[in-house]
Amino acid sequence: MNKKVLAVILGGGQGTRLYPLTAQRSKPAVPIAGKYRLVDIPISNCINSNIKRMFVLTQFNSASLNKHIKHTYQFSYFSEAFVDILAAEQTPENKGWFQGTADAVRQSLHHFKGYESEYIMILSGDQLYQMDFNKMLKAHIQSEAKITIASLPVNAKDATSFGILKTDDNNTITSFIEKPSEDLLPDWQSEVSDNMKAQGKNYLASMGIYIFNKDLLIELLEGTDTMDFGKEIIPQSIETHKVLSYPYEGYWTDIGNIESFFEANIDLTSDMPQFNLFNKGKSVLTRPRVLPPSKISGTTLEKSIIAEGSIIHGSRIANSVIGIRSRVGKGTVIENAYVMGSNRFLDLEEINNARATGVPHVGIGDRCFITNCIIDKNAKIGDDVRITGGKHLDDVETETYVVRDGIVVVKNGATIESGTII
Ligand code: ADQ
Ligand code: ADP
Repeated sequence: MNKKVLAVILGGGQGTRLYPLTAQRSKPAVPIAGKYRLVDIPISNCINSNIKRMFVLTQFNSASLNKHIKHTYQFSYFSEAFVDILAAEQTPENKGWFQGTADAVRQSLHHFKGYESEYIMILSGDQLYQMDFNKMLKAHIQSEAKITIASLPVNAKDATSFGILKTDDNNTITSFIEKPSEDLLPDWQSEVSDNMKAQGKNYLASMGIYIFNKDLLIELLEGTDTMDFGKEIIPQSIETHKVLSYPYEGYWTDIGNIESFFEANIDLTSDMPQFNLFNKGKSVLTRPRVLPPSKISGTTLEKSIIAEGSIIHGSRIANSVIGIRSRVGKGTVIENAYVMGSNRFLDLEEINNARATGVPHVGIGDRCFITNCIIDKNAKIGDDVRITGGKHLDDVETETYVVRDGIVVVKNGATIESGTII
């Protein structure tokens, strides 16, 4: 285990951009790729990089996050490895929630100050990527930087939603601007590789992945009132300390809103997904569940992921991610959708009782048509339901679903009555 580094995973602000997936759970607990949770991505990257002491900072402490972490990341009794959740807490000094990323780390400093370490690695909880942090750490140590920021080339359209930086020939950051407006962009282009240039990616964006010398981080946070890394700490530090850019060109995507979350999941169904779940040595870890293999009957399957414990009778499933313990009834068609599955099975008696009373049970009923849709866990979709998401829909919210960027998101546990058309 690397004892020089402690990892701090920023588990999310109020999670409003992922609402309604974050209505009842904290952002790190949002299910992704049919069987994982968002927090599994940074934790897996850390474990694969041999960094095994991690704190997850979150605004509220949800039962599902606690349960997931507790049941998943159990290290040997005699190892010093751990994953600890630190939720925003009220103390006599702090009356409220974390006011920003730097404030979240400041309020949690007392929890990790005592641990042996030279460096603190700060990670975002809502990004999809597989990265070897050791290489970044090596660059940080070799260059004798005080702070290192992972960076990757982006195009002009994306540049306005990131921190954008410029470097000298030794990758030392010379200037940094957080989320520049479009009119400022021409001043912020960088020299990038020919490959990136060909893709129009002429701006170097901060990936929000930082290595800090621990002493400096403490100095920058203690007794100050800075709230944010991107807006305050980073731009201020390049004036006073050596801040290195660690160039990265692998797959990396920010999954902060419903549209990017949806696309990241559907991307996994392509022939050669950019995020590779089948990557030896870079495996994504999650809770091992004791579930039967999935059972599929009479279904045409195309480019889809079917998680374990599912029983599928639908007629066609294409470009979709079907999560654990899903049930799909006869004649149902699912295209371009992420069905998260459910937290427990109904037994036959429960299903028969539900059918006798005409109440939809957990899962998707018969003869439904579902497209451009996310169905959160434990939803009960009746028979003959049509959900046709798409850009023709305006953003709305009802008791059972929300539309964001044309994607219909059925809420956790919602009941959609038979015959409903959305
Ligand atoms: P953003 O992602 O917009 O930009 P921010 O909203 O500060 O920045 O979120 C960073 C991470 O911290 C996210 O994972 C978020 O969920 C989490 N977070 C936010 N507020 C939090 C809080 N109060 N408590 C706990 N966690 C919180 C940042 C940088 C940019 C960089 C992008 C890359 O500021 O410079 O380009 O990340 O994605
Ligand atoms: P999430 O979808 O994030 O898991 P939930 O609040 O639906 O959030 O579930 C939290 C946890 O509670 C799950 O991990 C699941 O194991 C458990 N759970 C939910 N519903 C039931 C149930 N009816 N019986 C037993 N356990 C349940």
